[in-house]
Amino acid sequence: MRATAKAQPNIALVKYWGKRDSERNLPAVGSISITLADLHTTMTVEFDDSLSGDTLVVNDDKNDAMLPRVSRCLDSVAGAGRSFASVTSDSNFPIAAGLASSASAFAALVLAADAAAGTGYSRDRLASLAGQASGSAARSLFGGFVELENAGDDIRLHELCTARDWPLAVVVAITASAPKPVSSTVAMETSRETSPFYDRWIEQQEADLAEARAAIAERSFERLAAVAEHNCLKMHSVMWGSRPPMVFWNSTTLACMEAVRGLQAAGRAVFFTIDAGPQLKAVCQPADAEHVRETLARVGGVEQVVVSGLGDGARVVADD
Ligand code: 2P0
Repeated sequence: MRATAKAQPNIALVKYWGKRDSERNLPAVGSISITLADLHTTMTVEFDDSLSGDTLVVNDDKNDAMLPRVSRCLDSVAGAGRSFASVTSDSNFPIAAGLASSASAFAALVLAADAAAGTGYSRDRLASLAGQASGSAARSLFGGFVELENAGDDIRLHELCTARDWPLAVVVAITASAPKPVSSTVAMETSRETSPFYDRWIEQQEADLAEARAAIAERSFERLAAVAEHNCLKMHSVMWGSRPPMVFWNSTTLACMEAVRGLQAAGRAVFFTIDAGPQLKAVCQPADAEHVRETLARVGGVEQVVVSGLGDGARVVADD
């Protein structure tokens, strides 16, 4: 009745932004991401008949704020009649700082809950359940380059190529570690309800997905860079055009973007992407990762730089 699973966050190159069904948390668009290797969340779930309620400890601190979401996710895997559970989560990177910690957390949670309850669901089913808890979490069940496809009234995941097939590196510049002012869920709904650019964003996503898929198939860094930066800036334009406007960047985010432009002008194969937060993620060839790290670390206002390769999907690990 106890199991531990480990998962890494993922970074979307073609972004998920908007929901077609808020109730079931179904995305309005498909997305393509890369799963990281070096940042991870380790999650232990233990179902225990002697408990009088679920408990959640995150990085050694009791966490009641996240507990209702975790409990709902456990219900979705083990059924509403399940025993209560104690859940322990440990991440080796700053959580709630725009590093997609909910993706690694809910991917690890569904896998650990499935193993602990003995439900034996398929990875696709678990991805779908993780996606109900947090849209991006579905992608962390898989490794390397992952596509999330909208399929009827569900989602379907595809591994486009593994981390070993195309081993890129990701350099994350943390420009602010405060919790973000508005959650992704709220920001997506505000975008849908108020942004004049939202419909165009949805209309164009299929073309961006096709371009990224082709770029990945031929391992064309240049093509992937162009579509990823375009898709990222388009997503932020949707937010800038919303009412109230949502600007997740700070001046350091822009300074990092300029630093990436400088690297590109000097001939380095690197591009940026930015999620619903102020951190900039630079994707590059592994041989350039140290130079990119040094360059971003020198940008005034950057608090911390984290480097990661690409890795595998979530997996059950031996209990410690
Ligand atoms: C993504 N983001 O594709 C996009 C890009 C942020 C910007 O998925 O509402 O925490 O829980 O399904 O997965 C972050 O949002 O949102 C996200 P919910 P989630 O990675």
